Amino acid sequence: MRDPPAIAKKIHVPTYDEILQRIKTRYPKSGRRLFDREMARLQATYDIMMSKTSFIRDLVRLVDGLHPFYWRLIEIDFDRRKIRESIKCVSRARKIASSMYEKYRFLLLASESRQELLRVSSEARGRILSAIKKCRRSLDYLRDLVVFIQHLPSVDATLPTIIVAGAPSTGKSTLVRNVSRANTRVASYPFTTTTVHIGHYTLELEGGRKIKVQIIDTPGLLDRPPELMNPVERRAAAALAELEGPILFLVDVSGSPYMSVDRQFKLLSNIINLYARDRRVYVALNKIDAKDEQAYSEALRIAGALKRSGAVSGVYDLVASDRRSATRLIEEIIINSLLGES
Ligand SMILES: Nc1nc2c(ncn2[C@@H]2O[C@H](COP(=O)(O)OP(=O)(O)OP(=O)(O)O)[C@@H](O)[C@H]2O)c(=O)[nH]1
Ligand SMILES: [Mg+2]
Repeated sequence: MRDPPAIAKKIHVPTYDEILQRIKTRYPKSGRRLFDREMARLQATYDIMMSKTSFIRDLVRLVDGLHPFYWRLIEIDFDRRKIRESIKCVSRARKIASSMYEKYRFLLLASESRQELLRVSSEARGRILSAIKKCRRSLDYLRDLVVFIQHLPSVDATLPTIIVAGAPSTGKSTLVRNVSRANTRVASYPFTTTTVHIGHYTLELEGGRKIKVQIIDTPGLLDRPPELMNPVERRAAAALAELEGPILFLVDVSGSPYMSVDRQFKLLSNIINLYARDRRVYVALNKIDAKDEQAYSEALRIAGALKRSGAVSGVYDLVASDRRSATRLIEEIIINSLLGES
């Protein structure tokens, strides 16, 4: 998959006013012979309209090549049908502009009086501009879409991927940040995660072989069905549903006042039912440095039962805030899941 945010950064969608303004500033002033001036005005209107809307080709290519994960994220905020219609509006305006340009160039040449020349000329420009004016709102919608895609995470679907999920505040971002810092740069985002973030980790094997893995940090989920999820939770669901790779589920065993161990495992069973039919799921009991004995033993008991039933491939203790603990866990999961050893 190409990198949609990077591609989107090269796409500029102008407003209708911007197109109009540009035409005005490039408008040939009087002083020439009438025919030449009117012809130059038509030419300028057409050229600017076409060049300002030429982004549409890149946008169509980008939209057509989007991985389902990106569509899932986009559809939380945008309507797919409206995107198609907006693209169609601009493409149609371009076609109209081309045919008007051809037609009116001829009519300008054929004008027999000064009056007719002026009328034909103003009609030509009017029709080209009105074609794009009809897309005023489409241009705004597409510009919002492009800016939105620019800010999405750069996911590489060809890299081995681990998706980190769990209830809010279980330590997902701490883990991904800690693992990534040793390797590559990752954006710092100290607060509650509201969208998907990407970290990377490169494992060096004996013989110098390297495996680069992408680790997806997702927003916290609550134990409720998808139809009740808020937009932030739906972003986590997008990663779980559309990206391949093992799921690493974090359980907070420090006696979280927000979500009991029981509820956290209820969330896990929802995730397994919805997203984990054919994939491995690992459970990490996090914050064992500050563990609540009762919560910890309850978590061990439930996780152990899940492992015995085959629903979970491994259960680990974790201190996500400790880099060594964090990297050890990620390395074990890479070896276990991606290298097929169990
Ligand atoms: N004691 C202890 N605290 C931890 C550990 N890991 C994370 N925390 C703390 O737990 C809190 C939440 O950590 P985050 O990494 O933001 O949790 P998150 O799961 O990304 O939270 P959301 O993005 O809101 O879902 C922070 O105050 C962390 O410092 C750990 O291993 N031990
Ligand atoms: Mg987070």
